[in-house]
Amino acid sequence: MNEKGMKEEEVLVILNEKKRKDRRYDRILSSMCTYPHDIALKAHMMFIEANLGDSGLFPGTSEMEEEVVRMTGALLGEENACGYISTGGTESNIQAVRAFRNFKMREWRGTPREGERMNIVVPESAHFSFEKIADMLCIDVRKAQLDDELRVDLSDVEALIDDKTIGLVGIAGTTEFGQIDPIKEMGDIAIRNEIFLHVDAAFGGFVIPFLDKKYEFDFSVEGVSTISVDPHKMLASTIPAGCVLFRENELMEMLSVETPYLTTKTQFSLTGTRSGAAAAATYAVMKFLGVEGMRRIVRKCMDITKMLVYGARSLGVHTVIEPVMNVVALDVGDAERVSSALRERGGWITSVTRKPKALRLVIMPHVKEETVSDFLADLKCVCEEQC
Ligand code: 0PR
Repeated sequence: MNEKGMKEEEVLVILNEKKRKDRRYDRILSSMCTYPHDIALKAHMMFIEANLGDSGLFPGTSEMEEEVVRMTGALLGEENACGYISTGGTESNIQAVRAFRNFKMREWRGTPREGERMNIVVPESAHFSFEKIADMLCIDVRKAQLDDELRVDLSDVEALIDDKTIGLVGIAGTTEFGQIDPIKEMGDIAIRNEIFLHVDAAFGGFVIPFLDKKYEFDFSVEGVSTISVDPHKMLASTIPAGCVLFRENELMEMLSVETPYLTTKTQFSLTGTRSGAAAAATYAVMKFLGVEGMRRIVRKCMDITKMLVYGARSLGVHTVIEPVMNVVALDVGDAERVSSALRERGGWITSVTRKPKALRLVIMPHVKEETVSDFLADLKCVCEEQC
């Protein structure tokens, strides 16, 4: 730290220099985040000092958090769901599995299984947050294979379950391909085996309810116990805003920690101090857009996704799966080479999927028709060079 403070203008000059180094989202096709909505920005600034870690000091902010949980629960099939605003999908996934673990630890007490290593079964397509979960919670994370459409293979899920399995994870909107696992069938398996089912809808939770096609992926499926859904992705709230939902309060209670000297006596969240600003931003976007506004945004992203897919196909480039949502994986041959050639040629930031290797594009609200036209022109050149 410098001994003497700098002038405000001097600090601002440095900040501007740093800001110039950061990329704008305009040519970023790899991100599940986007520019926050204007109303989110305003709300964020208004509640910038609010700390939900000591929510009794900020009852207004706390009311907004409760309302976000209620609205999100209602959107995802259970208006009486409980939960809280987390820092994102990673924390939400950790917390859901931690609640499963604590619940089963209590259930197994005094049984021959007590003290044995527990496991969960996740699809091979699971986000890398599950690696952190295995490490932090000291449980085994078993990976089930995928079928040809890159959904989890149900027979492999069943084969991996044993008497130490505490829960399953299904993904509604996989990070790499935007695919939706067969949640209904997974719910049946969970019920039959008396284990929990967590749905990772970090990305898809604010997409799928607004698609024309209907999917059973949320609390409307009986066996679903918990859901992760991120306002800082498709809802265009500010970062950090995730949401973890529990169908039953009893399960969330497994996370309860006493906070004796705070204004509230217990806490469920993983972090202590928590952004009230992101909660206010999420509340504001939900109120401002309503279901109609979100449907409009998702429809627009899907139209642009179709435009991209159509354009790519006319270049002879096909998709790995028929896109379910605004995530597209293009079979371009050497995806790493194409990805870096696109970066060099037009400053496009794309990513490459693990298995199968493909060029991955996420059509977030900052991706416009013109963006896709320009991208397709560069893709054409890059593909021709390759041929
Ligand atoms: N679950 C799923 C299905 C996800 O796609 C992600 C993140 C998470 C959980 C974890 O969420 P948090 O990152 O909020 O903890 N998916 C993106 C990814 O890792 C996140 C992302 C966003 C990556 C913007 C890059 C980026 O520029 O690919």
